[in-house]
Amino acid sequence: MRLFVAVSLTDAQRAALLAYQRALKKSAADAPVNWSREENLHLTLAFIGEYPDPAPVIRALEEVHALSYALTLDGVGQFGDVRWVGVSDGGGTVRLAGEVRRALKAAGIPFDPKPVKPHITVARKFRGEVSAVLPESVRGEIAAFSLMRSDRIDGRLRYTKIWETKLDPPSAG
Ligand code: 2AM
Repeated sequence: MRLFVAVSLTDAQRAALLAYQRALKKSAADAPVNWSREENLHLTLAFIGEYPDPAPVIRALEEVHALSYALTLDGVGQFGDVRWVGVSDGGGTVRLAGEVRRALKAAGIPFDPKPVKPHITVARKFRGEVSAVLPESVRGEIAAFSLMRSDRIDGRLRYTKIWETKLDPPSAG
């Protein structure tokens, strides 16, 4: 099965991303665009890819201890025809991804070693103009991370959460 580790966004953040997609639809070219569905909106920490058994991955991820952090949607960008929304998070996502990747490496679980560039893909095959429209800067708390499974069913990507754990709350004072 195809696996990756990700953080989920808050409902308000997903709503802002959907509103941004609606604005983008107006500037998209006629060619078909693959818009990320609301339930698929996430931030990837590590992409494992094809792996036969989630159990050792879960055992490795149970060793990760990290603090929850605040994240604000901030800015947009494009990798080729992938359109994404960036974040401002004080480095929280890169820190958490570092902990996750350290645990996977220690357990001998392979993952894509490309450096983390925190982004939320909102559209693929997007060939419209890079417009001045921006998503609303919605702030939320990242308090958990998950092991996700990716399937392509009838040509549509479906992500399923197969395990989740909470991050530690920041200590008071
Ligand atoms: P993307 O949104 O920029 O495509 C599931 O495919 C998730 O893992 C997506 O968030 C995807 O990022 C990310 N990912 C990271 N490295 C990947 C890779 N080598 N192949 C496919 N997806 C990858």
